[in-house]
Formats: sequence, structure tokens, C-alpha cells
Amino acid sequence: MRIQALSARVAFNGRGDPGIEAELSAGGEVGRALSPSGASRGIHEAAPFSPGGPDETARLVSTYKRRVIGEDAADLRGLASTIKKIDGTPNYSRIGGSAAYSISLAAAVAASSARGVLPCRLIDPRCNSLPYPLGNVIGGGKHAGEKSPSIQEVLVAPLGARSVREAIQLNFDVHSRVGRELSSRLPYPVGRGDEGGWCPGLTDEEAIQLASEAAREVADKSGRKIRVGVDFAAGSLYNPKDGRYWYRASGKSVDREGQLSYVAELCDRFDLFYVEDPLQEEDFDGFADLTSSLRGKRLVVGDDLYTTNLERLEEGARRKSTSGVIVKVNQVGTLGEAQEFSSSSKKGGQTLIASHRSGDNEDPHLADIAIGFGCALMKCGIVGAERTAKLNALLMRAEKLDRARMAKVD
Ligand code: 2PG
Ligand code: MG
Repeated sequence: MRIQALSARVAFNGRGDPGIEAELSAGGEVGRALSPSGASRGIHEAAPFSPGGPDETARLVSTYKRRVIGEDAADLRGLASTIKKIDGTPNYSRIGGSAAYSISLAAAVAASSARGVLPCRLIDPRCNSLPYPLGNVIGGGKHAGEKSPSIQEVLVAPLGARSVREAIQLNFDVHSRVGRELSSRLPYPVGRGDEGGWCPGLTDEEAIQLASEAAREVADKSGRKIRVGVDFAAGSLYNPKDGRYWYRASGKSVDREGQLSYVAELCDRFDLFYVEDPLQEEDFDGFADLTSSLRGKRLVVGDDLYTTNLERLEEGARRKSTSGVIVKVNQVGTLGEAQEFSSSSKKGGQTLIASHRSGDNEDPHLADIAIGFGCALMKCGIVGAERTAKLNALLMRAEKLDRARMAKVD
């Protein structure tokens, strides 16, 4: 299924950040995709744009599109290696990772419509498992204002839900319950952060407590298990000059050992099932200490630790750093590279989580990525059109893939 035409333009996400939108045709069908953008980016992520910025990144596509035209749009890995060769740098610093992302996704979309299958079925023709939505109820850190919690995300996952439909409803219920509680408790109106989570002037522990209570109430009412997790995004709390983690909202500052025991304490106190990036992104051994001290009872997840990069995943596997892995296609560049990373992390026994970015757009593609890669969880927020676009796409796929079942998480 040869690529027949390719073009690109600058377009914007829900935060107002520019991205690259690629439009591509193959097999007589058109596919398009727009790259998302991160705010708490890992230092090992692909460069989002070429040195001249978004406009140059879009313009450059016309200079190399002849090398993409004629490639097989359905061959994810083959196309990834062509794009990688065109770039010629280790991190897409010449053509920009946003172009690599959007071309590779647009190709998968065009190829799947030409074949008459859903994009998740192009990624894996045998895919039959549906991820649980993991959603941000309270936001902090780089996704919210100065006075919000320091921890980036307090998340919920309705692991007792029997269907995608029920799971999405349960997350909405927790989110709105937290909103109601905040407006009755606080003397000022509470806004929402980049991913649609509430961002009140609370300390981290108050925020986790509030989300836990709301999750328990909704769980009791529905009779379905709902678990709470946290993305520390600890790279944003960490000061490399003194090696300490700084929680602005509560005035707390801890060294590496202190951080390890604080994370373990929060896990016990709030029965967290999930902790993402609990330590800064170079501390593979610190992650390993935590993973072993929590003895498989909690998912210890690497996001900035791995940045969807195969070599870093192998490093983590050697040191037994984590039990869960985030995959974000735009951290590495192309869909094909992310697929290789995902299958290798699953072979290594890691629980796989497909994730949106804090600056995201109305594309539904994350649902296909999550199902196609066989992810146990899809992290994509709860409210806001760029988040519900992915949740609604998940609903549609759950209906069309009639033999698909909810993933196993714990
Ligand atoms: C994260 C993501 C998404 P960002 O840290 O997991 O929630 O944030 O896109 O800003 O890196
Ligand atoms: Mg993260």
C-alpha cells in the first residue's frame, strides 16, 4: 500500500501550543494526524521541532517527502526506519519529532481505511484487549498554577468496571464529586489544569485524600472497585544542585532516601495502586529499590525514566527498575519505534500504559495505540474535548471489536 502524497502544516492543541499536522494518502484513502506536546518533558525525549521551530519543521516536509512517497503505509517499522534515516540524528533534531510522529500516524490511519479495518487492527490484527481509562482528577506541578499541589497528577482507574462504558462513567463520577466537594469547601472558584483535573490550593496529601474519599464513595455506591494513583513527575520536584526533592505546596524538602520513604508512606496511607516517576529520571537504582520494597503490591511506572526509548528500557530491565512502563509515541518519534518498545516491555513482564500528553488535541489515535499495543491502561484525562475524543474512540472500538475484553491489571 504505497504512499501517494504527503503534506504538512502547523496546527494547534488545546493548550494553544503548535504541533505538526500531516496529511497523507495511500491506497486511495487520506489519513491525518496532529502531534501533541508535553510540559513536563523527559530530558531524553525526541526533539519536537527542527532547529528553526514549528514552521520550518512543516516546510521541511516538502523537501524530503519524495523519500516517503512510495513507501508502504501499512509497514509501521519499515516506515519508521525510512523516517529515521531521513532525519539522520539520534533524536530527530534535524526534521523534528513532531513531523516523525504525525507522518507515521497519518500513514497508519490511511492504510487502515484503505484496508477497511480500524487502525488498532492495522497495528495488531489480533488485538482483543481493552485498556482501563486512567484519568487525572486533580492536577498540580507543571500542569497547574503556582498554588496548586506540587505532585503533578492524582489519578483514578476504575479497575472493577465490567466495560469501557461503565469505566468512563465511574471516572466522570469521581471527577464531578471532587469538583462539588471543592466548591463547597473552598472560598474561591476552582479552575482546571492542562489535562482537565481540578487544581485547588491544597497540599499534595490533602489532594490525594480528597480524591481517595471521592473514589471510595463512588465505589461504594456502584459496587465497583476504583483505585487511586499518582504521577509525581519527580524530575520537576528535583533540584540536581543539592539532590533534594522539593514540595512547594507543603514546604517539604527531602533527600533521595527521604523521597523513597515518603513515596512508600503515601502508598501505604492511601493504598495507591500506581506511582509514576516517583524519582528523577536518571535514578534507575532508586526506582529498583522502590519496586523491590513495595514487593509487587503497587505499579512502579517509568515515564520520563524511559521516554519510550528501547536502550533505556533495557537498562531498566537489567536493574529491575519498574513494574510498569508508559508509552508515548511522540517521546520517541514514530509509531513503529513505539511499537517495538511496547512489545519489548511486555515481553519483559512490564504492565504497559499508553499515555496522552498534557498539551493534546482532538485526535482519537491514542485509543488505537492503546488497544493495538495491548496496553492495560490508557492514561488520557477525564474531561475536556481532547480527552473525551480518546475516550469516545475507545467506546466505539469496544463496540466494534466484539470479542475484546477488559485488560487484566492486578
Ligand atoms: C506525564 C504527561 C501526561 P506531559 O507526565 O505523564 O500526563 O505530562 O505531557 O506534560 O509530559
Ligand atoms: Mg508522567
